[in-house]
Parts: sequence; structure tokens; C-alpha cells
Amino acid sequence: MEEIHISSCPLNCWDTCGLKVTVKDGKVMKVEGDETHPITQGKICGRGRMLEARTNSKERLLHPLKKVNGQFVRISWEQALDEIAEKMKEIKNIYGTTAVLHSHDYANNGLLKNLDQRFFHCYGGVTELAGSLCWGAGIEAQTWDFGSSYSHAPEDIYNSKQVVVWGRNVARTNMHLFQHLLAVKKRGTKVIVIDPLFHQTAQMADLYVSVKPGMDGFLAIGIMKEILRLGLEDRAFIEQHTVGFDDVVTLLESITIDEIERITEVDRSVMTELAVIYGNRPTMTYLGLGMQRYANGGNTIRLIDALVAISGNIGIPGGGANFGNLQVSQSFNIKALTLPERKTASRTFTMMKQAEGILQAKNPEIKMIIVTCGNPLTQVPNTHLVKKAFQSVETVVVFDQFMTDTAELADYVLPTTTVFEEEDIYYSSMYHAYVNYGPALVEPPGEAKSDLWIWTQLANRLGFGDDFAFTREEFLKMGLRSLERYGITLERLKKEKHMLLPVQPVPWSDYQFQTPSGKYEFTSALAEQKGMNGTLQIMYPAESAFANPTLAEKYPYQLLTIHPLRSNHSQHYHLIEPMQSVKIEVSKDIAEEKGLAEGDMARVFNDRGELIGKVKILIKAHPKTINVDEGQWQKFGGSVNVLTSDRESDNGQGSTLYDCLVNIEKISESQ
Ligand SMILES: Nc1nc2c(c(=O)[nH]1)N[C@H]1C(S)=C(S)[C@@H](COP(=O)(O)OP(=O)(O)OC[C@H]3O[C@@H](n4cnc5c(=O)[nH]c(N)nc54)[C@H](O)[C@@H]3O)O[C@H]1N2
Ligand SMILES: Nc1nc2c(c(=O)[nH]1)N[C@H]1C(S)=C(S)[C@@H](COP(=O)(O)OP(=O)(O)OC[C@H]3O[C@@H](n4cnc5c(=O)[nH]c(N)nc54)[C@H](O)[C@@H]3O)O[C@H]1N2
Ligand code: SF4
Ligand SMILES: [Mo]
Repeated sequence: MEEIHISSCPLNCWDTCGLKVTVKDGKVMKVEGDETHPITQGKICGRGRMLEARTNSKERLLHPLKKVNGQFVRISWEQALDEIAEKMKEIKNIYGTTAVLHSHDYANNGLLKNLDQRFFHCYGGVTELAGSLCWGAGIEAQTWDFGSSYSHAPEDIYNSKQVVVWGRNVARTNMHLFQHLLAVKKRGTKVIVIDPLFHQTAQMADLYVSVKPGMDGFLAIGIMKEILRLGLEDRAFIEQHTVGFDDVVTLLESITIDEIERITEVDRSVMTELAVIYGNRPTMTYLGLGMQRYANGGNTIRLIDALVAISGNIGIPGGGANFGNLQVSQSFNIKALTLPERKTASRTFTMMKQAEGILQAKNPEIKMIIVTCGNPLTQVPNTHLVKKAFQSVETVVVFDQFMTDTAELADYVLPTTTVFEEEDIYYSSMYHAYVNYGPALVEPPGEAKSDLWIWTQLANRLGFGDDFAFTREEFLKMGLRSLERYGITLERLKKEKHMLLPVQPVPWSDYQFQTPSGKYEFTSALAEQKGMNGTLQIMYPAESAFANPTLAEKYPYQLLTIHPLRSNHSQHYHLIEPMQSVKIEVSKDIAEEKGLAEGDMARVFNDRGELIGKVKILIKAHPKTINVDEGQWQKFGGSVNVLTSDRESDNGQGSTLYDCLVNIEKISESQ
């Protein structure tokens, strides 16, 4: 019998869609968009539809595996759990609990995925990863400026006169915002896109601004200079609700428009046009994550925030500097789930420097790595170093659904369930504020088990089983307790399938900022408390002709490594045959300079590594720009992270994934 159930997309994505899942005879048959979900409105992307293929794939891991003499052999759960628990006990006794590293990312937006932390805290505290590959610099930047990173409700876009999409690949990564962009454009709202790549969103824009990668902060400075020149600033907002404006004026005076034109490769007339747009309130700005993955990324986001602030677009309907939406995750009772007070030891490596951390760790050395919800061998920069680090550790345990590049390196691989095989609730702190319910709909294949089941089994063996003696329902209620007073309960969620969290649709409308001064801070006191420079600065990407001319001579092209259209990071490549090769996209000037034609094989390289792939020419990309989508598997040509740097961004322990210079050469047929 065929049944249709409402569920949620678990993928790390702006949109957190509601899904309609067809189940027949205990099997997921089809995944579609839930028409009743206010954001999804019946439309989902291919990655969501492919959750059916991810669940039913013949390549799913079905049994625990152990590597013996270089080969994986099937073992029982009993043996896997006993051996891993025994090793963890021994490590705790001899070296202390921080000899275990938990390497993870956010592959699944389920609330109960946070229980990994409960496990490691109760074990005694392990080496944890701080910072983020994804958005660390931008979140820290907005925390300095506003006190947190909050976005306007999606429908507030209909109050805007102009919408600026700044470095967000909306049509590809945030499809429901794209629907709104199309709709507001039809009503006469002007859409502006600022991006080095002329992608689908750029193509629909009224004004497209092609900017030199990493130089957006300078563009913001140029626009601010024009705003002040034309007298378009919001004096009342600046005087009543901000601190540090004098420092901004000093900064703006320290650089000329001529210099800005040269650095950004944007014409001054465009800066004037953008100044007028920002001055004609309300203008809504959607910031993407691309432009903060640079060594100057935090400063870039702060300069764009400052532009939004001086033009009076903060706290008003139709405005905002929309980056993350931390109001969402702050709604849940995460502490009750994770028990941070239970850890007695701690050590952190940063996300970026996890490989170096592993290789250099002393007192104690890293004796075991447990990887969950992440694929660091593909997704973390400087792959060669990551590989060396993971190979140097005695015991690597990976929980995953598939034999990823990281799982290939493991000593134990534990098969986990997919979204439709376990009950959870889903949310994301990126765009909208709905939380979705996802029931268990089908049985897991083979012996696959949920992450929570594995934590519980290990906890029992390690002597803290009581901390896991709760049902999933009890854990879900624990996480939702802080929302009960708003009437948001598990019972209602089960019935209604999605609920809106109690968040501000227009953040900062009361002008009560969460900064030390309570005002918007152009010069950040929080930064200064942390011993950092709190003023806005002139700052270049680390790998650029301005910061490192010698490197730029050797490696003259800028490599972007943006998110793939049809895959969420590495999660779909193995399921889609046409994706199983490396594609190198080059701007037209590079093709001309290097004699590259469409379809040629080429080698992209720098001091960190090289990657071979097939050339595609981008007719309208910013000059000297190359892009290779992230997430490719080793067996299909390999991850672009062999080329990227593990340098950290200027603040927030973010990544500098796009701050990467390379060279390229054609590979001749005979090679
Ligand atoms: N299809 C798909 N969608 C996804 C994901 C996925 O893997 N695939 N991943 C999800 C996740 S985890 C995230 S974090 C989001 C990310 O969502 P986005 O922020 O939209 O994605 P990115 O691919 O990081 O790149 C954003 C854009 O930044 C531009 N860019 C790069 N450098 C610069 C610069 O210096 N200046 C300017 N102005 N633009 C620049 C790129 O050209 C690109 O168009 O997407 C989510 N959605
Ligand atoms: N060069 C380059 N690198 C990048 C980026 C980039 O733009 N360029 N983007 C960065 C960004 S924004 C992000 S967010 C990261 C993402 O980095 P990751 O989260 O590491 O990337 P995914 O490919 O999504 O890998 C997640 C893994 O978790 C597994 N998984 C899925 N669900 C579950 C589950 O419920 N339990 C367990 N145990 N495993 C599960 C999947 O099968 C997959 O192997 O990548 C970063 N890396
Ligand atoms: S990946 Fe994003 S857009 Fe696609 S179905 Fe999931 S939440 Fe929706
Ligand atoms: Mo991300």
C-alpha cells in the first residue's frame, strides 16, 4: 500500500524544506516538496529528491567494518562496540580523554545530532574542533557589529525597494529565496547581484557587478565614500544608535576612489549607483558565505554591515544585513541535550588546523579520531596534510552511510541511518525560522543504526549509560522545553509538521543591540576585549597581488571552489554519473592566455597540490578567475581541497577556502 508522509530535508542548506515522502511496502519510493510548508510551497531541489536514492542506494554501508591488514572485514556490532569502548577506556586511563579527537561537521540538521556532544562531555571531554569551514568569519563579524547574526523573515523581502544579493549563489544554494527574487522583480523591485561569477542569479539581475574576488570590503568602502559625498547617510541612526563612526570616516579618508577602482576592478560610476540604491531605503542585503572565506573575510563582512548601517537600513522592514539567522538555534535547549558541565578536561583545535593539530599534539598525542556527520578528507582544506594526519593516528572511527574518502581511511566504519529511518526535528540557522518534524518512515537496511543508538551503546559500555537512558521522544522534549511557553511542543509538531519559532521578523527594530555598548559598533569593543583590533581596516586577501606579489607572479589566477549545483558538498556525486569527473571552469582571458579550448584536459596547481580536469570556459566570469566545484570524490578525480589553504580567516576561526592562487596548464594528448 502506498502512503504519503510529511517529513523534512536534513541537509545542510539555507532552505530546510518540508518534504512529502511516498512509502510503499516499507520502501521510500519518492521525495517531493510539501505544498503546505510555507517556505517550500511544494518545490524542492534535486538534492532533496535524491534523498530517495541516498536511502535506497546499493552502496549503503550495511554492517560494521574493521580494517584488518589493510582490508575491511565485516564484524558484529558487539565486537565493534566492545573494541571501540575498550580502546576509549584504555586511552582515558593512560593518556586522558583529550587524546580522543571528535572531527565533525553539520551534515544533518537534526536536533538529536547534538547528542554527540553529550556523549563526549560525559566521557570526560575530548579534543574538540572550534571555528567553522562554512561561516566562521561572518558570524564573528556580525557578533562584533550587532551582538549576533540575525536575518529578516523571508517574506520581508516584499517590503524592500531594492534587493542586493552580495556573494550568494541563490539560484543554486537557496532556491526559495530565488523564487522570491523572481517575484519581487516582477513587481518592480530592483535586484542587484555582486559576484565574480555570472551565475543564474546574476543573469536575472537588473544590475550585475563583477568584482575581483576578495575585494568586496573595498567596494563597500567605495560605496560608503559616495554615500557621504552625496549626503545620503542616515545621520539620526548614526548619532543615536552607533559607536565608532569617526573611525569609519578616518578609514574612508585613507583611500581614494581611484585606488578602490584599481583594487576592486569595479568602475566608480557603479559605486555611485550603489550609493544611491543604499540611500533610497529600504534596501535589503543578502550576504552569501563565499566572500568571507578569505583571510580578510571578517573585515569584509564588517565593512558591508557598516555600509548597511550608515545608509540606515538596519532594524527597518525591507532592510537588514542578512547573513546567518542564529535566532533559530538559540530557541532550543541545547545545553540540556549536551551537558557541557559534565566535561572535566578539554582541548580545542581549530577546524582549519585540525591536521596540524593532530600531527603536533603532545600531552597527550591524539590516539583516536571519531568522525561523525562530516567527510574531512574531502571537505577540509589542504587534503594532503589532512590525509597524513588521519593516517598517523592509531584508531580512526567513522560513522557514515557510505564508504567516503574519510571512511576509506578508517579502522572502524559504523553504518548509520538516513533521515527517513529515524525520528528527529530539523531546523537551520541560515534563512527561515520554521522547525520541521521528521518521523521514522522505513526500517534501516542491513544492520545500519542511528548515531544515537551507537552513542547509547558506547555509553553503556563506558559507564555512563544513565545519561543516555532516554527515548528519542524524551530527548526531543528535552530540547524543546525552552519553547513550551510559546506553545511549541513535540505533540503539536507531530500534528502540524512544521512550526514557526518565536523570532524577530525584523531584527534590531528596537535598536537594542547585543554588543557591549548596546549600540551598533563600527569599532568593536568585543574585538578589543579579545585582544584584537576592533576598528574596520584596509585588508587584502592573503593570496593576492597586493599582499603577496611574489606568489601572485608564480600563481596568477584566483581559484574559487563553490558549492556544486546537484550535490550537497560530497553527498551526491556517487549517485549521479554525469558528476563523476573534475570540471575546471576558467574565465575567457585565461583560456586565451593559456590556449585552452572547451573540453581540453588541464592541470591546476600550486605549492599545495594539483588537480586534473576538463576545461569549461566561462564567458562572463571576472578576469583571472577559475572555479572548481567542491565535494568531488577521490575515485572520480579528487577533491579541490588538495589546492586550498588551511590558513584561518582574520576572525572567528573561519576558512580561507576561496583565498587561493593557482596556475593552470593544458595537458597535451601525448601526456
Ligand atoms: N546546491 C547546493 N546548495 C547548497 C550547498 C551545496 O553544497 N550545494 N551547501 C549549503 C551550505 S553548507 C552553504 S554554507 C551554502 C552556501 O551558500 P552560498 O554562499 O550561496 O554558496 P558558495 O558556493 O559558498 O558561494 C557563494 C557565491 O560567492 C561567490 N564568491 C566567491 N568569492 C567571492 C568574493 O570574493 N566576492 C563576492 N562578491 N562573491 C564571491 C561565488 O562566486 C558564489 O556565487 O549553500 C547551501 N546550499
Ligand atoms: N573547497 C571547499 N571546501 C569546502 C567548502 C567550499 O565551498 N569549498 N564548503 C565548506 C562548507 S560551507 C561546509 S558546510 C563543509 C561541509 O563539510 P561536510 O559536512 O564534511 O560535507 P558533506 O559532504 O556534507 O559530508 C558529510 C558526511 O556526513 C555523512 N552523513 C550524512 N548524514 C549523516 C548522519 O546523520 N550521521 C552521520 N554519522 N553521517 C552522516 C554524509 O554521508 C557525508 O559523508 O564543507 C566545506 N568545504
Ligand atoms: S537541499 Fe535545500 S533546497 Fe534542496 S530540498 Fe533540501 S532544504 Fe530544500
Ligand atoms: Mo556550509
